Amino acid sequence: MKNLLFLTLFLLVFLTACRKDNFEALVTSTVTVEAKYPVTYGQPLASAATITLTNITDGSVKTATTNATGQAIFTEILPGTYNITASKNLAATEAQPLTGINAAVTLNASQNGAIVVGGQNPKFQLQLQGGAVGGLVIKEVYYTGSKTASGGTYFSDQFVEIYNNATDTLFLDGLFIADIFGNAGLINATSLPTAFNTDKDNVYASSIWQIPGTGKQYPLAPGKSIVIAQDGVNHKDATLNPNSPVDLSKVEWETYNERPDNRDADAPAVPNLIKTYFTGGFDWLLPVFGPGVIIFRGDFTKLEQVVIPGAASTIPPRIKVPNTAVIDAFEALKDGNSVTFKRLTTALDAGFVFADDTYNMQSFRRKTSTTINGRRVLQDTNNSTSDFEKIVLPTPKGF
Ligand SMILES: [Ca+2]
Ligand SMILES: [Ca+2]
Repeated sequence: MKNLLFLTLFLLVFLTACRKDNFEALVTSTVTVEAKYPVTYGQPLASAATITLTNITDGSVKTATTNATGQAIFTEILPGTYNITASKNLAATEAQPLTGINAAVTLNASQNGAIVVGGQNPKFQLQLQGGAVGGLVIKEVYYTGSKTASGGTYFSDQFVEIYNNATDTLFLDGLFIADIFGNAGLINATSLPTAFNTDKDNVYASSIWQIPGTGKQYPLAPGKSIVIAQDGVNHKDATLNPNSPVDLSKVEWETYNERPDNRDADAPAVPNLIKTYFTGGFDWLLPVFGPGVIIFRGDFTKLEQVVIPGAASTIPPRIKVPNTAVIDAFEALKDGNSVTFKRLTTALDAGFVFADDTYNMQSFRRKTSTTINGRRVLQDTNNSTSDFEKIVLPTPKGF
């Protein structure tokens, strides 16, 4: 009687189970999830990433960690539909060899509606993504200019190059570029350092230009750059200066200073930056003795206009840009003895570079810190002295 009762109970449980899930559905699967790093990273597969597998029918969650080959293995997974997530936190020291940049990053990925069919052993690949590590940097500044065959001075061939030093595509839309007010050194006997340099929290821009766009119109891929020319023409042309080291007729942007007398020509093939604020003469001439240059973001209409201390009322004010808005900075001074003339605060740029002379075609290019998957990661320690090298001729778009 006891045995019969047991058998009856057993059959009852067995039949209930059969009704609930047919025999076929009980066949489980082994599910492999592979976590991949972003394509710009130094390694393809992410180990020690956390993977979750959520059954969308009953909400049950299984968690596993990827192994040395970037794979997490889930055994005895019931057929059904699953949402999969992958996440990986990299501390700065872990990120450095992967991204080239010493900054922490959080990576995530998800795949919803992944279907597991009983008895099959599917493999899912998740491509991790995260915020861009790194940012836009000033890659090269060619400000010295060149000499003509007759010994004249030529400065229209100046340019600034901006480089995407990040792991992801960045958008240039709305980016400002500016030169900073102040003498580069003892240009003449009465030259003084800028009186603004007592303000350690702001820099004071003389002229400001802006890249147009509504937000996503001007993407710049990792490891790529744009050149902003004073004039977007071939400066080696016979009518200009055959001694100039650069052809800037195919660059991305130029600074066109529209004037009634047409002293600055508009190169039709090279788009113009927006002239946001201008205190220069005929064109955006960077000081050939050494400029301070910044790139920054913000709302120009909210920036304060400040009269230069001691300046005549006819001199236009300068634009006060908070250090916090500055993305990157570069400073060149007249010579090695000009440190008291620094215009950029130590927080933005702890050092400066200097050329051997004016109009000698020397250029200043940011050093390469490392190369990852063919992508150069440029050195950025916020110190132009150590981050830039003096080169004998400019190298727009090159190294
Ligand atoms: Ca121009
Ligand atoms: Ca143009």
